[in-house]
Amino acid sequence: MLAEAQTSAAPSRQTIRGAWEFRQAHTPDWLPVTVPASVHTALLKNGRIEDPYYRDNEEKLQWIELEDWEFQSAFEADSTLLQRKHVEIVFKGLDTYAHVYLNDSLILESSNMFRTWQVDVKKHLKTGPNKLHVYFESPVKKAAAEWAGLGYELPGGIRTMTRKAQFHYGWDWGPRFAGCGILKLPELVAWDDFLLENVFITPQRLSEKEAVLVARFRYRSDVETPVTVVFRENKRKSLEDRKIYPGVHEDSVTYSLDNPRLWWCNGMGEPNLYDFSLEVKQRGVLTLDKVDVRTGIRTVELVTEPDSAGKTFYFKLNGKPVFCKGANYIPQDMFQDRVSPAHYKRLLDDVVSANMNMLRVWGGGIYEDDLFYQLCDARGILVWQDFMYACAMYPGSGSFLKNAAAEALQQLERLRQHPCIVLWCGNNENNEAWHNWGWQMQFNEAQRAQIWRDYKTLFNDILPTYVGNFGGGVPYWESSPQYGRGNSKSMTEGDAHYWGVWHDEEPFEVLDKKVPRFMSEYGFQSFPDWTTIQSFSLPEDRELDTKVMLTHQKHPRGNALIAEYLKRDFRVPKTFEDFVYVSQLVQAEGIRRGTEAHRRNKPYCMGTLYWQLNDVWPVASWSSIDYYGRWKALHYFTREDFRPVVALPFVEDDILKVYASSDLPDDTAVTVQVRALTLEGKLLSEVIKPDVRVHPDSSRMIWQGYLKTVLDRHKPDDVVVEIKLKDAGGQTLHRRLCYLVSPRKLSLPRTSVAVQVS
Ligand code: BMA
Repeated sequence: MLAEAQTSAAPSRQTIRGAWEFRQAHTPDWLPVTVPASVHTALLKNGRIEDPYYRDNEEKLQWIELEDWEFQSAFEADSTLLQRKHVEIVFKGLDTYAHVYLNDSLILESSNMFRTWQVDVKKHLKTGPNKLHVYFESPVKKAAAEWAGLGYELPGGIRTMTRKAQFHYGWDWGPRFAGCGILKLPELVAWDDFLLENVFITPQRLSEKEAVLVARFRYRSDVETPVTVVFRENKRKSLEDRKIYPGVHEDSVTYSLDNPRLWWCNGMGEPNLYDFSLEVKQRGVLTLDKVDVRTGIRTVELVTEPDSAGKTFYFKLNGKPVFCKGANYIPQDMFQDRVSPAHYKRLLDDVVSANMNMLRVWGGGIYEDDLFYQLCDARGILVWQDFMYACAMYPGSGSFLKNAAAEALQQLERLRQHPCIVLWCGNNENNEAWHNWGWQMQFNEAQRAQIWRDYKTLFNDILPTYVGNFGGGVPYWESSPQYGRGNSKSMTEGDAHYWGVWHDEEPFEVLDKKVPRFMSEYGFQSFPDWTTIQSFSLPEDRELDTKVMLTHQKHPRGNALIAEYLKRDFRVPKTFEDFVYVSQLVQAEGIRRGTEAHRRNKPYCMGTLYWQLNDVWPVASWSSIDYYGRWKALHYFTREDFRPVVALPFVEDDILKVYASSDLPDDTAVTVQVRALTLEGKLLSEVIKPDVRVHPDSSRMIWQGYLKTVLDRHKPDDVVVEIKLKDAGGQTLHRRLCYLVSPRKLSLPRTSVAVQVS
């Protein structure tokens, strides 16, 4: 049912909230479904399939992607709506190949789940019920002919032909569920002579005293008439006279804001936001249209300048360098229709709790929901935004590129108003993979040249041009990482994904040395919480290598790698449940090693984003928070390791060195306290050094001592060193417990632990 249409001259924008039904194409029974929905969740809710995440159900549900599916609904259109001169239907979440019929007329054929489709439907609408019918073609079957016609097999496979979330086709942390669905409610937009299509507010000049803002607006009009543009901020407003013209046009007004409160990321200041609105009025009274904009005022720069080592890679926010601390973000569910506002809020709260200031929205997922960016804006979380291309080479046909360009334009225009977004990145690992993963071997020279030309057209031409023209001043970066780990430049220039630890089985200690300019990925797997494992398994499944557990471990060598690293540093647990728990400790300790190395090397290194924050389903993976939102040990470690001021212990040549790193805006005076205790709690040594300065611009060593002295000649396997940094008021800024041998070698005394939960 549609809400009653507005009577003013302003356009009406209404969500279509009718009852829907769906069915497998050409089968008799229609089943009820609540849209937004994907076919998998619709089948599940109707009891037609079992829970796709349970046990090994994934395998049994692969037939769904090979079928076509239909959804239908009816909605009422009232006479007010029908009297408007223009009525358009807007689809934002059509996944992916939909034929949309309104009252039996074909109004749209969609081919990209990341695009918005806006169709003039005035002539198809009638009073009373209007029938909406959406026929989805199987994405796999749809792409098959074109795939066969390519003449070669692009690395990445058939998914590369479809502008559909690439992780739907399976990933090394996710199942394969390449379904279809209507992932957002459709809308009706109706208007007469004038419609604001896009408003974008951006600082033109910025000083401490004044921000001169320019509000650019694009409109569609049928008339030529003088108008007043009213720009509001809080209770202030400014009026400017303009003339509008028939057609699609752009215009702008400027506005001066005194003493602007800038938008800062978490840890550097407040994420100040402003509520603006832009209204176009005719004869000073009649509102033609009005758009509200919540945004922040900030400048952002990616600094890549030659230096003695290679080239810097860091962000400047409002002119100040930022050390980026965070993780890589993937979608929160295989089925986006199940991700609720509460999920977004909880996850972003967990990001802030862990003292992060950046997330990278990874290119194999989705451009996120508006709410995600709104929350990042409000919480001061910077977003590194990939375009949705990952680990593959993509076609270069005219139709593919046209589709990709339209997608880029729409996403840039949707997202550029969010101060949180500080980078647009072309793709995830496509460049590295093409050059270092042996992909070129299967092609002849002409094919290689063609594939690389296609790559360059999209990532070195189309996308940077669009980001430059429509991205609101946010920088573009071609591919993450810039260089693969085989290339020594990966440690001296650009961003890096370091996977020697994990894929190549290198010890965690290597992370001390492999410090790049900006670590945009590195990681280690662990199992999720035992309760999470219980949620998808039966007791007999709960062993490392059962079919069910292997269904929920997508990396071919995942379990073997976890076991290998575990035995290096920990005593091997006897039960699977203990193994699961210890796997989290291995992960947490390992990633801590990297994070600390990155912070210790500030400003050579200016960012650390581990792979990966979250999960799409319950699985063994690199995440620090599992599918149900349960924190793994890593997330607790991260909360400590990302504190604004940290002590970073490092043992070298039998010397215990304590470095300090600070991301606070100003210098801080701290007291360093280093105490060595036996595991029974007997004090062996203590040093207190007051009034030590830590600077935001670089980490430095603030204390060092011979281990022999620190331990008072005691055995290292029976010692814990406690390092504390306290501020002038005596408050502990950071406490770090440091063991001098691996956990496996600790002489832990027998003890009993009493736990009381209150
Ligand atoms: C990274 C990512 C993903 C992948 C992860 C773990 O490089 O970009 O493609 O899931 O490695 O292998």
